[in-house]
Amino acid sequence: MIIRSKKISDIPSSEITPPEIYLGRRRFIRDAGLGLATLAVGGTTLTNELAGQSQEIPARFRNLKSELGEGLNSYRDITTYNNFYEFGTDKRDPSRNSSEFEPQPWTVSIEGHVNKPGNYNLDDILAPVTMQDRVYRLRCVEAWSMVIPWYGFPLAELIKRVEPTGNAKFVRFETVHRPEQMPYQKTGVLPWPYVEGLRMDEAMHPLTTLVTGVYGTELPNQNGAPLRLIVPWKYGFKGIKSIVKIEFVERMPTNTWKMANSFEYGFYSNVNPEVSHPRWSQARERRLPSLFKSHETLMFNGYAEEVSHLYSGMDLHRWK
Ligand SMILES: Nc1nc2c(c(=O)[nH]1)N[C@H]1C(S)=C(S)[C@@H](COP(=O)(O)O)O[C@H]1N2
Ligand SMILES: [Mo]
Repeated sequence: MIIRSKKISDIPSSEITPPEIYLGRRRFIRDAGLGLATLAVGGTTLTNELAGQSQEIPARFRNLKSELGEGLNSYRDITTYNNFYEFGTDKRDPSRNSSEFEPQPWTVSIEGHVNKPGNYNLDDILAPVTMQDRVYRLRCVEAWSMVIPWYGFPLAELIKRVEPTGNAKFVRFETVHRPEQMPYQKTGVLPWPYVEGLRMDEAMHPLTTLVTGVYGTELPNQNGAPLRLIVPWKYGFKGIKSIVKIEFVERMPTNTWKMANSFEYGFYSNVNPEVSHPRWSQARERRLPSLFKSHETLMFNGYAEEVSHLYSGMDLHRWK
């Protein structure tokens, strides 16, 4: 696995948002053990420590927990158990088959109903934003989950800058199409490129995050370098990786998994323990690295307080 050198030490501490702001004051108080002050530590040391780690969480992240008080998954789990079908369908394939992938330089095309469309260099997208550590549960539709300290910024910050017009009702995202670097794009396991979408209000929600890193260091290729989406209250497949296109559209876009199997997967894909997948229950989950479904799955993956208002009046059994 290739871990590019990271420059967390280059980030002025003034740009590191205090946790009480991004977690919300109430949550911060509930979880007052956060060790974020430690982030001003040199990136090289951190990277070495992470690369050498097995199931151990590095000291400076050891006290960092999810807002429910859950411990973090190890860097190793997060980077060796992946779904990224462009690199293969086995959980270990992405870490094994992605070292040839070149995430730099990177441009993102912003298209559709916006006042400021164009090809944006990733560095220019990132220049004005406030990067934050955001610890979220990732709940895969396959009923496993992890707790991951992502590093990113609210998608809303970017959306506001490109000024969507009144016709922008949905946001559509596309993964890069590069069969020469992504071997499984030469196969038909999924229709390529991978596509995802959000309703505008979902995209603007403060929990919806564009991610460039994990454990304070750059995203490895297998996790969707250099830019991927995280929507904490939805199943993991909404978190599209290696994004090259963000399009503002009027109609609900068809996402890849719905395209592949509309009987099993829908557009909204909100984590919901009461709505079973056609082939298995979603009531419980396996918290990696455990082999047992010892955790209850929570409504909206535990973020109901923050997001349930987005779906008031919608029948969530119907709108899967
Ligand atoms: N482009 C692309 N994005 C993708 C996928 C994929 O196959 N291709 N898999 C999705 C699924 S099913 C999940 S659970 C998450 C996994 O993210 P992780 O490997 O960083 O844990 O990525 C999502 N994003
Ligand atoms: Mo998934």
